[in-house]
Amino acid sequence: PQPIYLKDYTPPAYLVDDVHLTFQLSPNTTRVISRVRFCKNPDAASAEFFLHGEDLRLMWAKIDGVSIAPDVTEKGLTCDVPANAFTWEAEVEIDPANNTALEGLYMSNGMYCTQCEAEGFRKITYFPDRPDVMAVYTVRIESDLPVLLSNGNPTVSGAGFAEWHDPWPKPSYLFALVAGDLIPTSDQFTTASGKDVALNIYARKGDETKCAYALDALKRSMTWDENVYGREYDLDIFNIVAVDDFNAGAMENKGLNIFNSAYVLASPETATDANFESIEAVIAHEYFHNWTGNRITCRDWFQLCLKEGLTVFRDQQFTGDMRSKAVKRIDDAVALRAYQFREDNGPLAHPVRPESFVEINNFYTATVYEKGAEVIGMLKRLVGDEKYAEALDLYFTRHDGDAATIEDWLAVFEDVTGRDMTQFKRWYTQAGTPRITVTDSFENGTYTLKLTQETRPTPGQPDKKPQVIPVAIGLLAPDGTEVVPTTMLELTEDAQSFTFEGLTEKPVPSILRDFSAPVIINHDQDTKTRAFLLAHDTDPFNRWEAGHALATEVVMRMVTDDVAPDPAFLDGLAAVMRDDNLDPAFRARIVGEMPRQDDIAQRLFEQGRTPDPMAIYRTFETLKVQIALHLQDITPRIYAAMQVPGSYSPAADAAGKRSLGNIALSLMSRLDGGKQAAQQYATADNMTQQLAALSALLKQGGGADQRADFFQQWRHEKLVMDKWFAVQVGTAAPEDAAATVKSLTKHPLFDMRNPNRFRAVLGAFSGNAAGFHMADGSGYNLLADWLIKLDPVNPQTAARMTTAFDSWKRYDANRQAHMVAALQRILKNPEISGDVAEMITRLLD
Ligand code: HT7
Ligand code: ZN
Repeated sequence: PQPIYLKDYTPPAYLVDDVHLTFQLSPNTTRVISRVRFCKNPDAASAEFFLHGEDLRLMWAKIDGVSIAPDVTEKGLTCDVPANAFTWEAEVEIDPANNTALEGLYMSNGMYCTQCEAEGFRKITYFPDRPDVMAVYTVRIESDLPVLLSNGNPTVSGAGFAEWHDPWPKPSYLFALVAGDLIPTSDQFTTASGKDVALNIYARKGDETKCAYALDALKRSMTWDENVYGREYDLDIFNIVAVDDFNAGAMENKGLNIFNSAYVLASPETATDANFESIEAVIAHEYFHNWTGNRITCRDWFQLCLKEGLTVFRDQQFTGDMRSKAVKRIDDAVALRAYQFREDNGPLAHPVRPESFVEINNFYTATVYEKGAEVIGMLKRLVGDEKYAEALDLYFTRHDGDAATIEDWLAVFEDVTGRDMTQFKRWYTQAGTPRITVTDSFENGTYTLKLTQETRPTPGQPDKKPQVIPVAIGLLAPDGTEVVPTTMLELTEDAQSFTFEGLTEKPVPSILRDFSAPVIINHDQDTKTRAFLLAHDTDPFNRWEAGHALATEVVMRMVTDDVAPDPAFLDGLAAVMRDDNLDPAFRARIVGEMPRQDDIAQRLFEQGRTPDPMAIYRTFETLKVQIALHLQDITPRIYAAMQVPGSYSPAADAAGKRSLGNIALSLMSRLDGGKQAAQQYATADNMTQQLAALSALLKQGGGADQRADFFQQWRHEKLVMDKWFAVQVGTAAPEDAAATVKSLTKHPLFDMRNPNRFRAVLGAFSGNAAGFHMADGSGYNLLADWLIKLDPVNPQTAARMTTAFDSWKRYDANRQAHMVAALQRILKNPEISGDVAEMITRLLD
C-alpha cells in the first residue's frame, strides 16, 4: 500500500446530514441496513462518490429508492449519483464472531461490541469513513440479548429491539454498539446547569461488583471538567461498557465509552494500587474526550494529536489534582523518557503531527499522545495560566462542532496572546528530542547561564531548526537557600545566555524544573552537586531528578569501570528513605525508581560503546544487593511504618505507603531469602501486597508454592491471571525467560486472541531486557514466531509489538544480525498484514 500525505488533503466530495442504521444481530450473519442522506460539498472540487467498505457482503443498494449495482472493490465502492442531495440505502452482511482483529463489530465472550477508531466503521457498512464527515445518527438494534446500547439517548425499545438517537453530529469513528447479557452499576450526576445525567457501567455477570471505583472516578471527572475547563456533559445518559477483548485501553465513543476491562474493573482483592490509578486516569481521559475529540474532532488523522495530546494533558492535570502533582510529574517524565524518547531515538521517530502514513493504527504512539501532551504543557507555560484558560474558552466556542486542525488550535493562542506561533509550531512538525547543553560562569556577582540546543537528524528530517523551549530554572546558594526562585527562560536560538545579577557567591543551578519541556539536558554536574540538589532543591521534580541522575551515574560507572557503587549515592538514598517529612510516594520514586536497563544501554551506545544487556542486568542485580545491604538497618523500620492499618483504600496516601513498603520488602528479600515476602503473601488482604510479595519471591528464585496458590485462588479472574502470567516472565532470570514464555504459551489459559493475555506474556518478555536480548538470538526468534502467528489473527496488536525491535542498531553485530533476520522473517511471511509490513519496513530503514 502507498503512503498517504497530509499535503494531499482534500475536503470530502459529499457531506452527510443524517444516518439511520438497523442492526439485525447474529454471530456469523449480522445484517446492517443503512439509510444515509448525502449532499454535495460545495467546498469540494471532486464530484466522485466513493464509500469506504472492507470485509462486507453487499446484499443490495439503492439511490433515492432505485436499485443500483455499484463498482465494488476490496476497499470500497463507487457509483453514479445525482448532482446534489440524495438518499443512499444498502444492506450488508458481516461476521462478528470471526472478527478476531477486534476492529469493526466483533464478539467478545458472547457480547457484541464495536471499535471504530480509526478506520473500523468501514468494516460495518459502506460509508465515507473519515473524521471530517460528521452526521447525526439514529440506530435500531434487533437482538434477543437483554442489553442493547448505542450512542446518544435511548428513544424506543421493546421485546428484541432498542433504538438510540445521538443529536450531536459525529464522525463515524465515534459510532458504537454493544449488545450482551450485561449488568449495570448505576448512579446519577447533575451538571452545573442542573441537567440530570444517568450513569451506567456495564460488565459481565460477576464483574458488576468491581465497577464502583470507576463510577466514582467518572463523577469526579465530570465535576473536574466543569470546574477547571467549564465543560459540561451534553446527553441524558453516559454509558461505559467493560470488554475483555480490546486492542487498546478504551474508546471515547459519544455517550457510550467502551473499555478494556483492565481499565474499569477493580476490587481491593483483584486490582493493584497502580491499577486503581490507571482506571481513574483512563476513565477521566475518555470522559474528557467528550469535548476534546468529540465536540471538536480532527479534520483528518494527521491531526490525531489535536485530540489526543490535549486530552492526555487534561487527564494528567486531573491526576495531579486528585493525587500528588509532584509524583504525577515524575511518573509522566519517567514514562515519556522510557517510551517517547526511545521512539525519537530510533527508526520509528516521527513528528507529533506526522506528514505521511500507510496505516494510521501505527501512529497511536507515545509521540502523538505523550509528547503531544507535553507540547500543550509548554504552551501553557509560555502563555501563562490565564491566557491558556482564555485560549481554551475561545477554542471551545470557535470550533464546537468542527473537525479542526493544529493550525486552528495555534490560531486560537495567537489571537488570544498576540504571539506569533510560527516557531512554536515546530514542536508539531519536527521529530526528535532537543538536547540542551548547559554551561555556566560567575563573575563580579553576575551569574551567566549559557544554553545551547541541538536536535539530531531523524528519518526523513536531516536538518533541524531551533525550537522554542521553556526552561524553568532556580538558583540555590551553597548553603541550600534559594536565591532565585523558579523563573522561566525562553530558549529560542541555537545558543543563548541568561544573566542573574547581584549574587554574592556562585549559585547551584536547578535546571528544567518540573520537567518544563520534553528535552534532554546535558549538564556536567559532579556527584557532590547532585547530592546537594537531592538534599536541597525546592523543586520536587528536580530533587527526584538529582537522585535519578546520581543513580544513572553510579550504574554507568559500575558498568564501564567495574567499580563499587559510590557511597555518596547510597548515603543519599538512606537520607531520603529516613526522611519522614517526605511523602512516602515521593520517597518511593527516589529510592525505587532506578534508571531502566534500556536507558543505560542507550547511554552506553551514545558514548560510542556497545551495550551488553547481560552485563547491564548483572550490574543492577549487584547494585540492588548493595542498596539492600546499605539500607538494611532502615528497611525493616520503614517496612513496618508503611503498613496501612484498617481496610484497604486506593487513595493516594495509602497507596504511597504501600509503594514505599513494597520497595523496602523487595530490598529485604535480597537478604532474608524471602522470609518477609512469604509472610506478606500469607497475610495480604489486597492485590498490591499479594502481587508484590509474589514478585519478590519469584525474583529470588523461590515462590513455587505461592505461584501455585495464586493460580488456584485466581484462576477464574482473567485480569488477575494476566498478572500471574506477566509476573513470571518479568521476574525470570534472563537465561530462563524464553523457557518461561514457552511454557506459559502452552498453558491452557494462554489465548493469543485475547490482547491482554498476549501482552501479559510476550509484552512482558520484551520488557525482560536481558532475556529478550540473549546473545544467541533466541529471544528475538521467539517473539518473531509469535508475531507471525498473531498477525493474521490481530494485525493491530502484532504491529504494535514489533516496536520491541526498535533499538536494534545499538547492539553488537551479532545481535543486530539476529534482529534483522527475525524482522526479515516476519516481513517475508506471505500472510503479512499491511499494519505489520509498514512497521517492519520502517524498523529496517
Ligand atoms: N481514541 C482511542 C484510540 C483507540 C484506538 C486506536 C486504534 C485501535 C484501537 C483503539 N482503541 C481506542 C483511545 C484514546 O486515546 O482515548
Ligand atoms: Zn485519547
